[in-house]
Amino acid sequence: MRMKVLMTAVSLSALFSVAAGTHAMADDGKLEELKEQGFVRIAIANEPPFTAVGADGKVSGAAPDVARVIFERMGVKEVVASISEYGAMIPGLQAGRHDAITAGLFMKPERCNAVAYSEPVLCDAEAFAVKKGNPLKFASYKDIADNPDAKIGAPGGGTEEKLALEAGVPRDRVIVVPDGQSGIKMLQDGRIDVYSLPVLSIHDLVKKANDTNLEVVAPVQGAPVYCDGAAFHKDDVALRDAFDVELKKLKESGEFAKLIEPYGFSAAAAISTSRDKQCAAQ
Ligand code: 6CS
Repeated sequence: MRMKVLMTAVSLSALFSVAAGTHAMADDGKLEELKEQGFVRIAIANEPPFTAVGADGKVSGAAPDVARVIFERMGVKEVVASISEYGAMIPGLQAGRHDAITAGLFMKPERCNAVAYSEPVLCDAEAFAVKKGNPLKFASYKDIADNPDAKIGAPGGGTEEKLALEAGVPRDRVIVVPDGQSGIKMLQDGRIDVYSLPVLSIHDLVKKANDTNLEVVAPVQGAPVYCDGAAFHKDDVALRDAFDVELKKLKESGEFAKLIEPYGFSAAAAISTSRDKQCAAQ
């Protein structure tokens, strides 16, 4: 009898744990894993005001600040950031090096097919940093394509690189720039004729450069306004959905605006659009 009861008990508990396990795997296995781990590994680019790493190693910027609040409310206490080139973020997520990308990685159809994006968080147009007076009269990526001598700097695997190539700028005139400071230096040294990033990023860099020989052209004509979302592995849709529940509350309470607008972002811009619209457009 005892063995029978024991077997029954064992088979029942085994059944429940499998069910729970299956349930957890299906619904919130990743979230439970992150809660137990105590931290979530996020990919960032260190491109203020989207993402920033201070000299003391402190991570800030609008995207990590929103992520930190949301993950905390999901029961994940810490965010641990690693800096990545935009073009390496999705492969890193897919390879399990990151649990989420919270970096201003703009939603575009090909990216939307590769990851599970949250609803929109940060929206921005595109900009150029150019020499004072914009001597080559750049207003669009096509203008750069039409000038056979012009070289544009842009982040590797980034939106601006793709926009330049799609506008017809040959590959050898699209120079991959590893970070903002390098891009400004290359422009100052004449190694590139224009450096392209989102508007708020370019303004931040040109202001910090404190160089009266530089100026900003914004918005870039013909380039869309993009929005990012937090990006999750395709298998972690339950985690993404849990993130979206908290993001929606944040937007509705007004806390979202308080988090991102000091950085220059518009809460209304993100609230007025959706993942579906952003993934279908551009
Ligand atoms: O999503 C992207 O590819 C772009 N996002 C930002 C915030 N900066 C540059 C990058 O190319």
